[in-house]
Amino acid sequence: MKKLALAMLTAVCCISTATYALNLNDSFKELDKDSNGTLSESEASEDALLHDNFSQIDTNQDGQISFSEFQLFVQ
Ligand SMILES: [Ca+2]
Repeated sequence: MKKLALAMLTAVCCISTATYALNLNDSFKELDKDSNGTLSESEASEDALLHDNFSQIDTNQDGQISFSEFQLFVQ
């Protein structure tokens, strides 16, 4: 019985991680209005948190937030 509970817990854990990753991807896509795979400063300004932290999130300072930069910031 204990084994089953652990297996279920593991499954739930994996599902929520996948859902979280999916939501992150969805949020990014929603902000990426021109679907070029990066967020420009004006796209990021749709979100107050991204707007306020833009230069901090844009770690390579190219003026665009890539998905990996976004992911690093949100995690
Ligand atoms: Ca874009």
